[in-house]
Amino acid sequence: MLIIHSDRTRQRRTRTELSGGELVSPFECPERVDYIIQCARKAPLGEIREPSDYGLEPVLAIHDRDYIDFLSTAWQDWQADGHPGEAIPNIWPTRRMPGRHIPRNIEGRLGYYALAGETSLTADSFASALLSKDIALTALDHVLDSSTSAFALCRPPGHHAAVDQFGGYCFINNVAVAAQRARDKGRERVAILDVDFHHGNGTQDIFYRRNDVLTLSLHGNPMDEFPYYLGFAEETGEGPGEGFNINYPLPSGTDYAIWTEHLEQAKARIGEYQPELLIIALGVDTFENDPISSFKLKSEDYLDMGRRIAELGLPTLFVMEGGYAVEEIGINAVNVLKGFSH
Ligand code: SP5
Ligand code: ZN
Repeated sequence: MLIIHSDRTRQRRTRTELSGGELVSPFECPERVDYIIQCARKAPLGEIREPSDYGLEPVLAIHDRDYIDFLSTAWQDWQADGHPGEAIPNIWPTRRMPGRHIPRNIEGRLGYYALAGETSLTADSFASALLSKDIALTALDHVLDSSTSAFALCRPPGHHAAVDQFGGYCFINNVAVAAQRARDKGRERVAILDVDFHHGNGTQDIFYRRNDVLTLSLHGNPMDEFPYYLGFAEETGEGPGEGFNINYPLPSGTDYAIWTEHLEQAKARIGEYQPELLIIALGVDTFENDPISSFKLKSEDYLDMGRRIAELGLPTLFVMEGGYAVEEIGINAVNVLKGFSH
């Protein structure tokens, strides 16, 4: 399987994450990619290629212009305002002050465009987010041209990023940008299956009123898990999109036997939909030793996961999302791809 990867993903090295009332070293760190590419080379999985530059056009097909403008200058604006640390949002529009104006002050704008406070915005955030979508789009074009499969070793991840919001370590929604490009290149129906431990709130929201992109997500129940405010089973789409979003919220402690029952339900729905392309939002934070998650998948389960995904028989783009048990992330992610390829 072709892998798209760039060493430049290392350039995003954030110092701080607000977690448990402390500033900790971020879970979403450059070493994640090091372990994955090391395992991919060792497998070996196949050719490893550099991404091409796709510019901003495919990004603006999904995200609002004002949001992208904000991302492009946020760090400079934050610094110009004299803040000593990394940019961490600390105030938001809420139910009782809905935010009808976008503030001039960077502190106000930061909260306006943030959906969570754990993702520090830094000097390299925007460039790294652009690189990440280029990795996804390069892999996508290979899948479209060859009708086979590819792995986009994206970092930072994307599935929490919404039309005009960043958070959950995500800035640009890589799977959404890729799905839209596939549509623009003539693919009529695209399915996005999100197997990251966390609900893909950004992806759901982006396609919520559409039936040309089917979105499905298996994740920790938002009553108990990030992102808390979206990802419930009753969220099935709206208007023309009714019936084209499917959530499988699962309890803490979910093991692979329970998890696969729901994977098989998702596969049945995908089969019915007959997409021309399948995109897997591949998070391996479902792993039993993941430091911020509560599922119980084991390393060997990821081989079987790949095999089950392959049973759909579709051109498939794998896009890296979460996974924070850094030393095992390579084995787990590569196991999915191995299982798929065999
Ligand atoms: C792409 C992705 O996986 N993003 C995840 C972002 C989650 N960020 C907040 C996590 C808060 C978890 N708190 C639980 C701590 C358990 N010790
Ligand atoms: Zn996740």
